[in-house]
Order: sequence, then structure tokens, then C-alpha cells
Amino acid sequence: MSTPLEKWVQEQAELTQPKSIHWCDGSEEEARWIIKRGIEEENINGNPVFYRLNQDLWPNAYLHRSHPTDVSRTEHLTYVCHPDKETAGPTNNWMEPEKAKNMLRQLFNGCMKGRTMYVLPYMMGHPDSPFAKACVQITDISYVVASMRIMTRMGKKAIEKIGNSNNFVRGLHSVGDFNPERRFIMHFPDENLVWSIGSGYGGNALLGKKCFSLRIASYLGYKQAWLAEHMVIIGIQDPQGNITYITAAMPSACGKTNLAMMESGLEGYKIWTLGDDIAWLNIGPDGRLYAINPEIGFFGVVPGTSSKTNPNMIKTLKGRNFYPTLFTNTALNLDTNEPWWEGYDTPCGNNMVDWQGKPWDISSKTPAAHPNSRFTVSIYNTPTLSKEFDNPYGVPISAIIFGVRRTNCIPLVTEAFSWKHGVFMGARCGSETTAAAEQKVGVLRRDPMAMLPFCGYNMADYFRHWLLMGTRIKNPPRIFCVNWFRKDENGQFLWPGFGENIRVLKWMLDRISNRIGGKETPIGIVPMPQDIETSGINISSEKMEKLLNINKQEWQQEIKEIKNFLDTFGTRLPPEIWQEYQKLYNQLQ
Ligand code: SAT
Ligand code: MN
Repeated sequence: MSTPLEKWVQEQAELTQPKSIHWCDGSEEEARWIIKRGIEEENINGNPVFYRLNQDLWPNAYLHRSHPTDVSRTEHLTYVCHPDKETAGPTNNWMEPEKAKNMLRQLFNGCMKGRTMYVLPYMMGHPDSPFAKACVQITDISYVVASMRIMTRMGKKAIEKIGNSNNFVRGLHSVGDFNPERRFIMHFPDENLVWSIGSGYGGNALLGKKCFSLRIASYLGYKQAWLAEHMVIIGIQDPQGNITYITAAMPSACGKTNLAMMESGLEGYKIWTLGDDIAWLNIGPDGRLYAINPEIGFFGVVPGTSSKTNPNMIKTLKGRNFYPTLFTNTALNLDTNEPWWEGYDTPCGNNMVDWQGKPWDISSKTPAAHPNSRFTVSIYNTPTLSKEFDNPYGVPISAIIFGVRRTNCIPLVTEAFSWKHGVFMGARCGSETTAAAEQKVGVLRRDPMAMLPFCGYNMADYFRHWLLMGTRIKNPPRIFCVNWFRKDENGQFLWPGFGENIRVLKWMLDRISNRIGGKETPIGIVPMPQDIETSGINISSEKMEKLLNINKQEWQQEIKEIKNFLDTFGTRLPPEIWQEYQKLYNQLQ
């Protein structure tokens, strides 16, 4: 008698018709074998899946070049297939589940002919955590196997958890023929099921990440009274040695990874890393909100990463790794066999190829590394890893930050008046787009709680769920909004960012412990300019004023855009959100 898992795998094999099936055990030996297969046997567009990098300078590191059309998330090809369109809401692409399945069944039919089907059992969350989920992904490419082993707890534990039950999250993935015309990422939340074809890129293909841990999980959270969020988790240690845990939501490629392992620019303060992308938030036995990171790796943006901007990430990448480290779509120095990217510590070499393997030099008009090139690396390698990282219950959260990338309008930091006001603050967030998704970069769009591409159901219901969670949590976390990216009239960043962001976090800690006041404005509480510690950085009081300024004209435009966005939800939008909107509107007049 076969188990439900074996039966499901058998059915997928009948559909996709692979040459062979390999069940992954997550072992180190297997990881070496997978990399070897990627180097010697599998190819993309005629090129090997992996290139071995200089193992002395970059231990256990490999370069992957993706298909040139497959370098970022494809939001227009991503669907959330609830039985009815209303449940998906106005911010998601929707297709009727049976229609989606019929369409994709044709694409999956025979798509693994001549290839190996890999079966990946994995846990999202620590296996001992009451919040963890057992999952299985099927894929047909070594890159995804190697990446999933870095990002998730893969292996026998998951099979044991599933046992004879039907209770596991299913993901079927194939790179297909990489044709963007035949690329789809389809979610079936009612069945805890994801089907993805035509892409090998992170968020499209590592189904434990955005597909399950955010889109499917956010809907599970809605039904089960918890939250799945696009958030960093960190501990901030103060000079007395107290550690305060916070989470921070920011859109893709807006500095979450840098924040997660920041080297503090303030004496006596230190950041402990728990996660850089996803937080699952549950109410603990004491009624407080607790966060776990369901992942165990970083899939971070490479360009701009250096010993200056993120020294701990450079240490993480160069460290001696039990898990391999993958670089995707960086440039390559052919003389030294090292990866290279714009913004790295050293200038480029004399003998370079770009992310596609084409000759490149400093006079080239195109970037050497793709703007969305990525590293995939184990969190256990980071020198700032929190000792609570593997705590199955997670850490208690004292503050939640919503971060945006905005050239103007949004002050460096604002604190919400209340949980309800904070939910509105998150809901009204707009941010300028980045290279993390296939889209025009730098365009302002609404991105509530940095979840626009990741919320697996109607965001009006999502806001209601957030409001309700606030009434269930004892001592709900304080809510803040930050913008590290405000610029002056000459287009220069006003705030130094990176390690100096600790100065803003310090203000938050002082607010949480009622050590400091603030100024009430129509949009929330902002610091008095002198309340942000600026000793040791060269920032004038005039700049500080500009960073914290609320420009009425800019806000007139902003509030129009907020209203247009909220209107798209019709009568489903919770009245509390409209009340907060109306308050803001009145105060800005
Ligand atoms: O590609 S991912 O979705 O994993 C990264 C991101 O865009 O946040
Ligand atoms: Mn992300």
C-alpha cells in the first residue's frame, strides 16, 4: 500500500513522464552529487547549470547563469486560483481552478521526458515548532534542488512528519522549455497546492518561499488566526544588553537583507539576525505576538553588497560553508574565477564576462552583473545569527516596521498612534518598483505591508484580519513606517542608510520604553530632529528637518493615490480603514 505522498508523486510522474525519479534526503553527499550533475549533466540553453568558482577564495561557491529571459519574478504570470474571483481580490491575477489546471496539465504533460524528477521533502519552520509545515516539491532541475536545500530544512524529518497523512503542502515545478509564453505560477490555496512551469527563478521556482510561505500561508493564517508576512526578523541589543525583537516589512530589493544583518553604526548597539524575508507571526501562550522565520537561508540581491554596505554578508558568503553558496547571474572574473558585481569591494578585473557569459569591460554600456543577480546562502553561516534562531516558538515581537522606497513625501520615520492606525499606515504604503520583478523600475505603486505581490487572498479581507489580530494580541507591537530613501532637490540621498539606520531603531526602542517623546503630525508621531542620535555622522540639522518634513503639497497628491487604491476594494474594505483615511484627509486640509 502506498502512502498519500507516494501516490501523489506517482501521479505527477505519470503526467510529466521523467526518465527517473530521485527522492532527496538532504544529505551533504547528495548536495555534492546535485552540484556535480548541474556541472556535468544538466544544461540551460546549452550551458551548464553550475560553474565551480575559485574554491580557495569562495569556499563551496558556484555560479549559475539562468535563462536570459528568466531573471526575476513574473507577477503578470502569477495567479491565485480561488474558486471565486472575489476571494482573490483586485490585486491578484485570478483564474478559475479547473480552467487553470486544464491549461497547465497540457504544459506539464510529458515535460520531464528524458529528465530526472527530483522529489524534495522539506519543512518550513523548525521540525519541533508547532507552527512548522511539512511540504513536498517536485522539480526537474539541479539548481532548484540545491537552492531548496540551502533555503529550507530538507530531508527525512519532513517525510516522518507527513507519514501516512494527506497533510502536506504540494508543489509541482518544471522549468519546461523556459519559454515566457508558457510560464505560469499557479496557486490553489484551498488545496495547499502550487503548480509552476517555465521558470527556474527564485520566487517563481523555489516553491517553499513566496508561493507557499507567503501566498498560500497568508490564506492559511487568515483562516487560522496568524499572519504570514514579507518581513525581516531581528533582535536589537542595547548597551545594557537587553534584546528587543522586531520585524520589518519592505518590498523586494529595498534593503531587508542589509537590515537583517546590519553592523551597527552606534557604539553599544548590536543586531542579531533571525530572518531577512519571511516571518510567520503567531500569538503565543502569554498572548504576545511571536515570530519565526520558516526559512534557513538568504536569497538576497547581490549588486551593492560590499564590506561597507553589509560586512556580515561578505563574511557569510566567504565563510567556510557546510551548505554550498550559489551566485545567480553575477559577472565572472576569468583570471581569478571569482564572482564580481557592481558595488563590490574591488574594481572589476581585466578579463571579465557579464552575467550572460559575454565579454564585458568597464566601458560596456550594460551592467556586468544583472541588477537582480542573487546569492543563495545558509543563514547558519552568518556571524550575527541569533541564538534564538532555532527556537521552535520564535521570539516575542515589540515593534513592526513598514518600510518603503520613496524619493519624497514619506519621512524617515513615523510611529502609528495605535494598532488600528498602524494597519492603515501599512495599507496605504506606496513604494518605487525595483528589479526584483519583471517590470519598469522606479515607478510608484501601492504595496500594502510590502505584500502586494504575495498576499494570497483579497487584501480587503487581509486588512480586516490585521485589525482583528490587534484585538487578540496582548500588548500589540508598536507600528512604525520608515523610508531610508528620501532625496534632496539634487537627487542625493538625505540619509546615510545601512549601519546608520540603527539610529532610527534606537529612537524606536526609546519610544517603546517610553524614554522619549515625539511630535504629533497628521500622519503619525515623528521624532523631534534632535531626538535622532547624529553624533559621529555628518548630517546637518537642515537635512534632519528635510528628512522628517511633512510636505502638504506632496501629501495632497499622496492622499489622492491612497483613495484611488482603497476604492478598488469597494464595499469589502473594512470601515476602520476608511475612518483612518478620513481622519488623515481632514487633518491635511
Ligand atoms: O524572488 S524572490 O521572490 O524570492 C525575492 C523577492 O523578490 O523578494
Ligand atoms: Mn522578498
